Amino acid sequence: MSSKSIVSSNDTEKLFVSSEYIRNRFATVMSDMYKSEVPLYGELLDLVNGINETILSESEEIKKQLENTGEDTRLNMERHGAIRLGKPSELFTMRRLFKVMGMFPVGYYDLATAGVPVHATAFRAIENTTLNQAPFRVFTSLLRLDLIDDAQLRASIDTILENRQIFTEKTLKLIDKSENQGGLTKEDAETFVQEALETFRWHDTATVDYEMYKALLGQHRLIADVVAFKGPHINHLTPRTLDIDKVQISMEARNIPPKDNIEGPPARKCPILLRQTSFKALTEKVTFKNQVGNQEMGEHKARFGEIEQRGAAVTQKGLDLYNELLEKTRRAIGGSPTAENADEYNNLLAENFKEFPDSYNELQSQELAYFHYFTTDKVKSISKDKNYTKADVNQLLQEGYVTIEPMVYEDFLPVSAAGIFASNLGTDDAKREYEGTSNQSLFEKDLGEPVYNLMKWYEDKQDESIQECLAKINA
Ligand code: OOG
Ligand code: NI
Repeated sequence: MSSKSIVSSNDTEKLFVSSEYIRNRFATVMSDMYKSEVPLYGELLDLVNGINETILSESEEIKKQLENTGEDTRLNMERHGAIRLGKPSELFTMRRLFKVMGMFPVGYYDLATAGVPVHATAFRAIENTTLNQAPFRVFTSLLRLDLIDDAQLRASIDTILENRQIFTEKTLKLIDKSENQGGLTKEDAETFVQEALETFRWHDTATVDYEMYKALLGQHRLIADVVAFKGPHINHLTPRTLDIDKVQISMEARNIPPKDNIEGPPARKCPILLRQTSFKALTEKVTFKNQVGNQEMGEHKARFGEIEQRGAAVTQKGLDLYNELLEKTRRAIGGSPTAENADEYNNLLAENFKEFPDSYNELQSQELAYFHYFTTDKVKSISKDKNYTKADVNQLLQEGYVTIEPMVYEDFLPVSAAGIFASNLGTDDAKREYEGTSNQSLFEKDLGEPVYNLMKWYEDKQDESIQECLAKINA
C-alpha cells in the first residue's frame, strides 16, 4: 500500500488513519489468530501461495490481466471469513463495526431454501481502489428464529441470546467515537482492531449446559453453533487461488481432506463467478457447565478451511444461465453431489456448461459478463469528427480503440454457500427443509439500512469504466 493512502486528515488537524489501513490491520491480526487456532489454515495458505506463484510465473496472460485490473497487488492479501450471528442487534452493531473498516453490506443471500435457517449479506469494500488495497470481506449470516417450529426451544434461545453481549465495551466506545469524529487515530485504530478481534475469537467453554446444547443440536447443528457460545467465532478464512483444481489435488497429497466436490461452475478457460472447496470442520473439545456448577466435556464442530478461485462477474443474463445449468445438473443426479456420485456430477456439469460461452469476447458481446474497459494507444489517431457514446463501444472494441478485462466477482453464491455449510454440518442437517419465504426487508430492518444491490454494483462499475474511456476518446 502506498504511504499516501494510510493517512487522511480532517479539519480538526487530527490525523486519522484510512479505513483501508484499519481493514488491512484487522485482516492481518485475524489471519494470525486463525493460524494459531487452526494450524491447518496456515498450511493451506502456504499451499495456495505456492500455486499462485507458479501460475504467475507460467502464465503471462493471467499475470497481465491481474496487473491491468489492479488485482495483482491484492492476490496474497485476499481473504474472506464468515460469522454467524444470533440476534438482530448483533447484526446492527456488526454493520457499524465493519463500517469503521470501510466495509459495507452488499447483496442478500437467503439460505433457508437450501436447508440452512439463516439469511445473510457480505460486508466488503465498494470502490475498486479500496478493494485492491484491502480486499478483506466477511460473509455474515443471521439466524432466522422464525423458522424454528419448536416454540419452547425458540423461547429458550431468545433468553440465552438476550443475555449475551458479543462486543467489548471498548469496541462499542470506539465505534461511537469513529462515527462522531469521522475516523480514528492510529492509536485508537490499533485498540479498535485488538478489541474487535475479541468478538471473533473461539471460546472452548459453552454458555449453556450439555442438555441445552443437545437440544439445540437436535434442531440444527448450526443453531447450536450460534447459540451455545459467547460470540460468533470466525468459522473459516479463505485465501484466493488462481487454480483451485491444483489446490484440491495438492490438499489430498498433503493429507488435508477436501470436501468431495468443488462448488460452483466447472473449470473453464475463462473462469466465471466463484469456485470453492473446503476441508471438513475440526472436532474441538468444549466444556459445558451444568446448573450445579459441575463441568462436563463434549465436542463441537464449527471451524473449517476453505479455498476459492474467483472469475468474471456475470450479468443477470449470465447468472440466469448459470443457475439454469447448475440446476439441470443437480436435478439429474438428484440434488447435491455426494462422495459416490461426485465424478458423475462433475462430468455432467462440464457437459452442461458447454452451453456457456467460454471466451471473453463472446461473454462481452452476448452481455453475459461484466468488464473493465481500457483505451489503447490507437486512440491517439481516432477521428475526432464525432462524439462517441456508449452505443459506439462495441464498434470501438472491434476496431481496437478499446480493450477489455473481466471484472472479478467480489461476492458469493447462495447454492455454494449452502454446500459449504452442509459439508461441515453433516448430511442430516443438509436434507432439512424450511417453509417460508425469504425476508430481505426484515433483514434490512435488523441491519439498520438496505444492502447494496449486487448486480447494480457491477453495472455501475462497468459503466464508470466505459465513461472514462469515452471521456479520453472525446477529449
Ligand atoms: C458461511 C458459508 C458461506 C462462502 O464462502 O460461501 C461462505 C458459513 O458457513 O457460515 O463463506
Ligand atoms: Ni466461505
